[in-house]
Amino acid sequence: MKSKIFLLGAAAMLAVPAFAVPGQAAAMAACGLVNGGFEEPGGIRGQGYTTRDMPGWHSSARDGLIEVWGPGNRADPMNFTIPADSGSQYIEVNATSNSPVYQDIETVPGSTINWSLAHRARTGPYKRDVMRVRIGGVQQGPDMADGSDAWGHYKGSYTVPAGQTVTRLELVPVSSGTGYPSYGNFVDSVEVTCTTPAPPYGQPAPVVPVVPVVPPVMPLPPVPVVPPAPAGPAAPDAVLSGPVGKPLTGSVGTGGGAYGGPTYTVTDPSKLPPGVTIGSNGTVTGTPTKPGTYRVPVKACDGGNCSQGEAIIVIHDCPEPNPYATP
Ligand SMILES: [Ca+2]
Repeated sequence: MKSKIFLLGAAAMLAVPAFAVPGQAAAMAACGLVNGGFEEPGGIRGQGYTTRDMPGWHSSARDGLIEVWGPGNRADPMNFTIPADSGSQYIEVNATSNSPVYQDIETVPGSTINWSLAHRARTGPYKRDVMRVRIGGVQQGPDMADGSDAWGHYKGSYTVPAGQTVTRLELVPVSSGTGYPSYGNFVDSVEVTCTTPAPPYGQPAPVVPVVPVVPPVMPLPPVPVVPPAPAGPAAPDAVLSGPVGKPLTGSVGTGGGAYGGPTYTVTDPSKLPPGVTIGSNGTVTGTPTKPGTYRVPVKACDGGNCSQGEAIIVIHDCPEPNPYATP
């Protein structure tokens, strides 16, 4: 991805002279969208990792959380792994609520933003998650509806109005195939390029953001692989949800322990949803009796190494969707 941005930056410098001539081809420039593949922070395994500190991206949700998924995911209610469209990570836009995830991009007024992304559902293939893209507050094209069987790929373009030097690109969840607001709408591979219009004859070219071109680096000799030192287990950082009155199943565990499986302890049991327990192997069981969003502190220990995390359990007041409903 980086090399592509560098190439676009080089093209912009070559194609925009100080004074352009009529009929000149429009110049291409990278316009600053970062982390479009959601690969930072890296090293995420499994499902349900939430963060507020993701390079480039922010959430409009009240808790500000963005949910990242990585290799090895097998989240309830699906029982299979969904790979990334590109790289190894992607996000679930419906983290703890039905709220947009967005990034603000520096833009040249009058330029055209060409965007593309990949979208997929969490549960299906006949139950579809629905999402739309909004740029500068304007919906782009029809809603995108996908099942869980494959990534759908979408693209479009948007013209930046006069005077607009910062443009917001939003991933707006519309609905989840499960009916749960904390389930659905996977997104990966968000890419943006900008096309700057040629200026009128005799006018100076607009200032185009230019990414410095880095000379190619000679490949280094291979570094011998050193096995990592034993580390503590991954801290629980999971999001689970279910309706009142139905057994809740799932796990806060993401594995990664060095000594054959971490042991989980709820450090403040009063924070659990009434009726729900978390076992020492991370399994979540019980029938919730009261709706709400519960933030449960959980400690993971493995071989004497411990880490503290948090499981977010969302109990809905709505009935469970009928699994036999017509698609
Ligand atoms: Ca990715």
